[in-house]
Amino acid sequence: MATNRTFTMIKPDAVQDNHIGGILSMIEAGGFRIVALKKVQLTPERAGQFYEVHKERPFYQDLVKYMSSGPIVAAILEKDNAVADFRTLIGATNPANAEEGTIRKKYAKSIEANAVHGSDSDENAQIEGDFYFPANEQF
Ligand code: YYY
Ligand code: MG
Repeated sequence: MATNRTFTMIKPDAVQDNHIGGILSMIEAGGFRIVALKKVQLTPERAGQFYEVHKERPFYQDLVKYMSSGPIVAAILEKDNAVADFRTLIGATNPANAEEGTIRKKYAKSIEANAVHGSDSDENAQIEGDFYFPANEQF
């Protein structure tokens, strides 16, 4: 299991608002290498599958609708301590609580449209990366 990798998505609002470059710049400046990268639009079914762990939560239906509302950018990232360091770089889920200098502080619009996803464990980083990228697209 790759413990030096994490997975991210740049969410529909941030893509729509032309922040792909700004967010990827912050990611590279934070010391992460891009192992895999693609722009793709999820169907509601695929978005539902990705967020299946949250299916009993009250925000699930809205989240699935939002995440399938436009293209996203998916990426696998590599760095020592990738999962934890990336959670620090993106900031709190609710941008009202995100620290200065974090991606969500700069780009998030709301708790739902919070600019980026970041994996919460090594195990989920592996599962989420493989959800988007076959082995021959991971470098
Ligand atoms: O890992 P992270 O994205 O920071 O938060 P999660 O608790 O895993 O929730 C996933 C996703 O769901 C969050 O990025 C936005 C959305 N969401 C929401 O719309 N409303 C909430 N009260 C909590 C989460
Ligand atoms: Mg999460």
